[in-house]
Amino acid sequence: MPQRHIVNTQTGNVAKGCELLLFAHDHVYLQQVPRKVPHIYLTSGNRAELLVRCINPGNYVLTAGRYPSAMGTWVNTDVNNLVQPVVLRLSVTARSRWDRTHRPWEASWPLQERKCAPLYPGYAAPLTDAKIIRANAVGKMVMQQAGFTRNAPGVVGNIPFSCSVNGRFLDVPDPNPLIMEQGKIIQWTNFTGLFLHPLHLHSGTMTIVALPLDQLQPNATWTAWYEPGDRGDTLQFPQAKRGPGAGITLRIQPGPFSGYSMMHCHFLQHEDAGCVKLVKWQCPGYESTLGSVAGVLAEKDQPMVCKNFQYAVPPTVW
Ligand SMILES: [Cu+2]
Repeated sequence: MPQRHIVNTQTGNVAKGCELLLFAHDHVYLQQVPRKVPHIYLTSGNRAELLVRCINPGNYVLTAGRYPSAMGTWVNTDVNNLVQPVVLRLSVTARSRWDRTHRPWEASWPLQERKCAPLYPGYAAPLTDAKIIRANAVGKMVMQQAGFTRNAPGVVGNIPFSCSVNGRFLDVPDPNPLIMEQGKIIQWTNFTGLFLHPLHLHSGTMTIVALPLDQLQPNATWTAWYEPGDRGDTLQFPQAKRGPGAGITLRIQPGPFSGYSMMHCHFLQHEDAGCVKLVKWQCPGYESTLGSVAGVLAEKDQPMVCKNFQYAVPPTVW
């Protein structure tokens, strides 16, 4: 039997007679599943859960390659692409009993697209405007400035195309960590640098708030791969605009645990050069500043699990 590509390496599109159905980014379910997607895109650190359905018997292969892509074209950011001739093999041995009637396969077994809404835990709640308004949680939003910036030439750790967080390399201890206050929703408004740098957050999930058309590079497009309301712990958008005015807005809802984690660029060569920032998960009433005596004491007294903790947008499963 001939070998076919699940995603056509010439066009970047899914093979005729096959469907690519996305369920989750980074192990977090979409709000409605399954979602038919025109391609796969995985940046460094990304995972995805998909099902493939093909009508025509044959041997199929999934390859990882470069361009072209269903997302259009964009300025080549000159990062390393993983090219892997075989990611997985799929063998379709026969048509199902239903399909032997030779009716169009969509008619014999129609796709139930976006028909199922999975439950979600609090730390992975979809933090859309609608959900926040319904939860009466607009007043619990905290706006925070965060983004990747190109490092200036001459600074320690400078390597071509590296990055820093809010203009700084990793500080330990960090006098000014990103504060995640329990019970709140933290919004990173217009997070910069996501056209190139994969943003990875430990101990939390980020909601994509919006993917506006004016945040695209020329000749590029948003696809069904990422939609507003999707969540992930590693986010990068190669088709996104770069330069002045560029930025994607994200939201995070901390869980009940206090302590430190970090966020960083998931390109390891950038992370190793210091593109990392400490994140402090903080119980209400234990606000502190590192470096002050009172701050150190408040740190020590902070319970591991915050008392009377409640999510701003409540979960649908515990
Ligand atoms: Cu980076």
